[in-house]
Amino acid sequence: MAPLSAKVALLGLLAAPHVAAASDYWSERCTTINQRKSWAALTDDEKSEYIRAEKCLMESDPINDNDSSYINNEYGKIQNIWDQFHYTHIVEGNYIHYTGQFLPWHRYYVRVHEMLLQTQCNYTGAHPYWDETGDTESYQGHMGDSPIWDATTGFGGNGTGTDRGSDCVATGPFANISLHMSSHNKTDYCLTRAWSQSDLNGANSSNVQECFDYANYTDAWSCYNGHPHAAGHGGTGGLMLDPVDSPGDPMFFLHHAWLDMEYWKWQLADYPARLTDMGGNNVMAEESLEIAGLSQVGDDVLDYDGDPGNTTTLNHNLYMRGNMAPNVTVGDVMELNGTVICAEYIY
Ligand SMILES: *[C@@H]1O[C@H](CO)[C@@H](O)[C@H](O)[C@H]1NC(C)=O
Ligand SMILES: *[C@@H]1O[C@H](CO)[C@@H](O)[C@H](O)[C@H]1NC(C)=O
Ligand SMILES: *[C@@H]1O[C@H](CO)[C@@H](O)[C@H](O)[C@H]1NC(C)=O
Ligand SMILES: *[C@@H]1O[C@H](CO)[C@@H](O)[C@H](O)[C@H]1NC(C)=O
Ligand SMILES: *[C@@H]1O[C@H](CO)[C@@H](O)[C@H](O)[C@H]1NC(C)=O
Ligand SMILES: *[C@@H]1O[C@H](CO)[C@@H](O)[C@H](O)[C@H]1NC(C)=O
Ligand SMILES: *[C@@H]1O[C@H](CO)[C@@H](O)[C@H](O)[C@H]1NC(C)=O
Ligand SMILES: *[C@@H]1O[C@H](CO)[C@@H](O)[C@H](O)[C@H]1NC(C)=O
Ligand SMILES: *[C@@H]1O[C@H](CO)[C@@H](O)[C@H](O)[C@H]1NC(C)=O
Ligand SMILES: *[C@@H]1O[C@H](CO)[C@@H](O)[C@H](O)[C@H]1NC(C)=O
Ligand SMILES: [Cu+2]
Repeated sequence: MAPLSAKVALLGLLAAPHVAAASDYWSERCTTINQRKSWAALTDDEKSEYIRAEKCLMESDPINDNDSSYINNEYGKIQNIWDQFHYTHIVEGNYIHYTGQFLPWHRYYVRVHEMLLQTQCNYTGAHPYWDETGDTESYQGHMGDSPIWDATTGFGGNGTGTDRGSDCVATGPFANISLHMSSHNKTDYCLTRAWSQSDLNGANSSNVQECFDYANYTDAWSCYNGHPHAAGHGGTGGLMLDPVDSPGDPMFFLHHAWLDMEYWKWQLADYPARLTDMGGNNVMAEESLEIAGLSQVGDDVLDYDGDPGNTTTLNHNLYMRGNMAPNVTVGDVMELNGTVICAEYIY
């Protein structure tokens, strides 16, 4: 086994060329900072433009990787860009949850989603977010009245359809879509939802404040991973409750953009010190595996990637499968308004 210093040096040498390439890639795609707004603050035209572009991803041929073992993989057949996003999250599921890279990885995932909407589907806006805390206050006890679920200008409603199985979404632009990627079943399936007001309430202001009050990343990320993260997943229910298959619901991306905004607010509260505060474990704890319903991965995770041990550092590799976007490091995404993420949140 090579001594640690040799391993670190080797990683440094290997990292240099693709890091440079990634930085060119992202600077070309960051001509203006994306101003990310709450869904509720968008005009009807902006809303329909986003939905149009999202549906376009679902109809666009996969990009950058036509390798047959990637296209025909163990979770189904990749038929469009939407499936590529879905696949990446499923196959990376054991690495990116309940670990230190949880917040940075999902930050990058949302950014790649925003970027491909823009570059592949001519989307003219920025990535919207779901103001979950606001919804718990404005629609207490009747979350379905939020404009985000509107059948005409939003994401459609609760799962009420029965013709293709129970809890299929039957209203709005994503009614009747067929999803192709699943960690359970290779058969195409419908988008399901089963709203839960009590789960959504986990995004309430006191729960978010509790996370905001932590003084270091190690404490803060695991708090954000708790109630605030669970809120959008459980509140939406259905497919969103699945730890790895959940990005099949377009709401996933608005939920994670919101969580990312809360993380950025936390970073700004001690800026710029929190641009370099990273930590957390690279291998999930046993109890986390149980909670998440995930399976253990091998010791290879300890070399995954750029980190010599079980603690996540700024050097950690963020990976989108199928060459959807270049590898970057956690350090590259720490500054929300830097070249890679290229965003700010309006709140
Ligand atoms: C994959 O893409 C490459 C480059 O565009 C092309 O040359 C090749 O024929 C494609 N292979 C398949 C199986 O479509
Ligand atoms: C994006 O716009 C370009 C230029 O107008 C056009 O050629 C292309 O077909 C559009 N792409 C999509 C997916 O609409
Ligand atoms: C969904 O499909 C059903 C049955 O095929 C059809 O009756 C319904 O109108 C469709 N709904 C939408 C919103 O397209
Ligand atoms: C896969 O899903 C289909 C459609 O929902 C269902 O009929 C079938 O029983 C499922 N198969 C397994 C093995 O779960
Ligand atoms: C949403 O659908 C789920 C599953 O069918 C159901 O249990 C729940 O009561 C519904 N909620 C509302 C507000 O309609
Ligand atoms: C938020 O939810 C928690 C339970 O998760 C509860 O203890 C707390 O009282 C709630 N806060 C508000 C402001 O509703
Ligand atoms: C984070 O802060 C807690 C106190 O809340 C402390 O116990 C812990 O050692 C700190 N972790 C790091 C990595 O600094
Ligand atoms: C990594 O860290 C987690 C959380 O602290 C711990 O439960 C797990 O045992 C560690 N795994 C290894 C292989 O060190
Ligand atoms: C991206 O990272 C993955 C995981 O470490 C690695 O297998 C892959 O070769 C990397 N891609 C590039 C282009 O460096
Ligand atoms: C990013 O935003 C912060 C806070 O508004 C600001 O201080 C910083 O200069 C910005 N960084 C860049 C690269 O524009
Ligand atoms: Cu996830």
